[in-house]
Amino acid sequence: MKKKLLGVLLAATMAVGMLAGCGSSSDSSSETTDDATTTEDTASTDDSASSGDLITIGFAQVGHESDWRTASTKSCQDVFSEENGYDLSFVDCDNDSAAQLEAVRSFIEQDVDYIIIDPIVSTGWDTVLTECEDAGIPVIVIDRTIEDSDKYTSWVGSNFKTEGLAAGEWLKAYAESKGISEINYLTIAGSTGASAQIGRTEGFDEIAEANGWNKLDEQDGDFTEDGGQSIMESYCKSYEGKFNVVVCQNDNEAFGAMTAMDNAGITYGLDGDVILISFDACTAGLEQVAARKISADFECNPLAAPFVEEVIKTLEEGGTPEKEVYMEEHWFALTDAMVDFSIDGEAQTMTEVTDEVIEAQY
Ligand code: GYE
Repeated sequence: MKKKLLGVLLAATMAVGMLAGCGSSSDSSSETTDDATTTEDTASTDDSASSGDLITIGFAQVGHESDWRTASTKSCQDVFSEENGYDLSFVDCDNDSAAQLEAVRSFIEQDVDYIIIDPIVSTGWDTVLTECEDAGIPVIVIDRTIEDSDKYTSWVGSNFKTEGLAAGEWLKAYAESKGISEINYLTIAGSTGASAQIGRTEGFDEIAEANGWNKLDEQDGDFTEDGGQSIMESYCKSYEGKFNVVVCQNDNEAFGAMTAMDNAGITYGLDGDVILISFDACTAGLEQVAARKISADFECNPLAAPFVEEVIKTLEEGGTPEKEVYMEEHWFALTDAMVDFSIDGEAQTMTEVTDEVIEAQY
């Protein structure tokens, strides 16, 4: 690859830039340091000898806030290994949008072959994507979407609104099966402005409005266990005795909410007073479904990397990849909570949580 020579010459400068950009993040700084150092090393050697025909990729990851995120990072690191023919520069942006833009710009300066972005927020992207386009570097967006620019090659991910609709339609059917006629719900949302938060809220609230449910509150738990716990602690005080459903927009928030409800003496799950809904359905989440604590869990698949690799292979062969690639997802519960429901008239199948299912999850 001709442009690689320029890339390696710029690499030493960039190593310094990247360190400055993300130096304040905890886990990320060491990962960034390692990657930047690796890139810098290649600058002192012959191009072909240093990375051979390795395809260079820069990945600007959201952060390390959840089990889902850990699985997503691992998926990329496993697929884009040196063994598989890749040289991956990984930057953990620690949920900081400015650091993420800076990481993308550092990849442009390194002149990587491809850039992968999981956008922390869905807006503010057009300028930097134009810069990628001008540099001739294809951008592959994964997971969260970009709403204010289409200057990327492909997006691989899930439909967050569908996940929210599924949770809402499930609740409607489940509540009916239990003879519960009044729904008063509290939402612990994911990071404000993330498309995962926007879509899940939109989908669930659409069903809520159609059925006259009462939304008591929605606050940002930032997709973390600590965030979920502190918001639930304040909900327990403000809405004591007034709610019968808690919607957590990821598993880690649900774990935090469980601790807060335990401490407040509130029972939840299949045998409790409060219906607890979660998203992601990572291993640890499904374990809480099996323990009857999370009433139902709506999957979001974090294993995008194999699909991204297909996009890259298509591009390497001179083809045109699909603009949008959707990954399959499942809705999980125990048999007691496996009710029939449809989304926009399409019947859904729920997956029973068994030991095997938990084992196979991420
Ligand atoms: O639900 C959450 C993570 O963007 C879909 O981000 C992802 C979300 C996921 O932190 O656990």
